[in-house]
Amino acid sequence: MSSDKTAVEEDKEMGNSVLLAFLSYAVLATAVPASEGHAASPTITIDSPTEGEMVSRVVSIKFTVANLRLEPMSVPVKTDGVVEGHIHVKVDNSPWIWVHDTAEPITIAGMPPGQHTVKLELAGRDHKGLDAKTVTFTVGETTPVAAKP
Ligand SMILES: [Cu+2]
Repeated sequence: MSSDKTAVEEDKEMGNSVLLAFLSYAVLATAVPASEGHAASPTITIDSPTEGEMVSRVVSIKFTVANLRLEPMSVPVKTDGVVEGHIHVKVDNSPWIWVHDTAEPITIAGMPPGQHTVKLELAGRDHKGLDAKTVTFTVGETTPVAAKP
């Protein structure tokens, strides 16, 4: 393929590579001082439901975690330097939480109709909070969880 190219085309490609290399360098050069060489801090975002959304009685909480690998506590800590942790799930400001440790959505079924709040706290292996997001949504009256026998 490249043997069919003219010298001009090859020169042009070389120029592009040099430009790309320069741009990459420029991006790195500006990015590194901003983060002072440390890894970006872990964050969690709730993608759905959105704030104030009307949902059915089986609600799926979808989220995105960045800069942290979700791992069960039962898995030995890896030594690759990636921050590991899990999510503390709190519903309606309960005194208890449960732990969610995969990237799969969190499904909650059978919430009574009305307004509910779910808090997702991203925690490290030491259970200390690294980031947290809360969403408030309304469960509708009309969608039953399952037909009664
Ligand atoms: Cu924890």
